[in-house]
Amino acid sequence: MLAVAGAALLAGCSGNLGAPEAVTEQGQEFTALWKGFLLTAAVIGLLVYGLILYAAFRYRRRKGDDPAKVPSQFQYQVPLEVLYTVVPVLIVAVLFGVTVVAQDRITRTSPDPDLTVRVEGFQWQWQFLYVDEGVNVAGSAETTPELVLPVGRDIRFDLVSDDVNHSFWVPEFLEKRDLIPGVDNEIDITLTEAGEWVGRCAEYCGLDHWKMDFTVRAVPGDEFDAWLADQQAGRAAGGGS
Ligand SMILES: [Cu+2]
Repeated sequence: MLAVAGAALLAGCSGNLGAPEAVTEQGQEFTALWKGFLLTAAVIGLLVYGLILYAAFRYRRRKGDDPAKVPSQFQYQVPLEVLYTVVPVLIVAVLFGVTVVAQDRITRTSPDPDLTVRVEGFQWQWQFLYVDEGVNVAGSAETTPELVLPVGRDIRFDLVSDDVNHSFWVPEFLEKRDLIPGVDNEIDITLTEAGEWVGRCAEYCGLDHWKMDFTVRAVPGDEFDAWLADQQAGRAAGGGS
């Protein structure tokens, strides 16, 4: 059983132990934290189950044992009790410490992001405003909006809502943040690879909550600049977007 658990553990080390493949620097921080927690838990779990099984088999009642006889009984093994109190406290303290460090890195916002996108959730779609560039991409009841983003730049999302609570969630970012009327939530991400992913509203926000899907398309910086110029030209020509 231990061999099977060990093999599963090793197989898991090469993957993300159940988490999606992170596509942002912040998501990779989270993946590292997640792996550290899970591996710590697995090692402790194997140790505990191992000791339980060892004690159960080693001290089981054997044929011919006197049923009235019990193993030697003792109390107050102080060094042992101190050990099994101090060690878990230390483990929790270390896990707490690495969590604080990871959370600080993941939620850190740049004083001067390369790109700011105002993400507005509404019943029931999304609107993405590229603040400094004046480009607006909005979804509707019939259309799913596409959030185009550059790889390798610091991107700020200002998360706002005018109606009810929504939640901005792209599983591959490994971050999810609520949009709450009257609250200025923001997250920064830096994409590490190009690709296309589906984002969703992760806060039940009414009848058509399920329609609040959007697409994220991450492209190299020059391709992004070209896309942006196209959007701006389209607007200037009255095409709109
Ligand atoms: Cu919503």
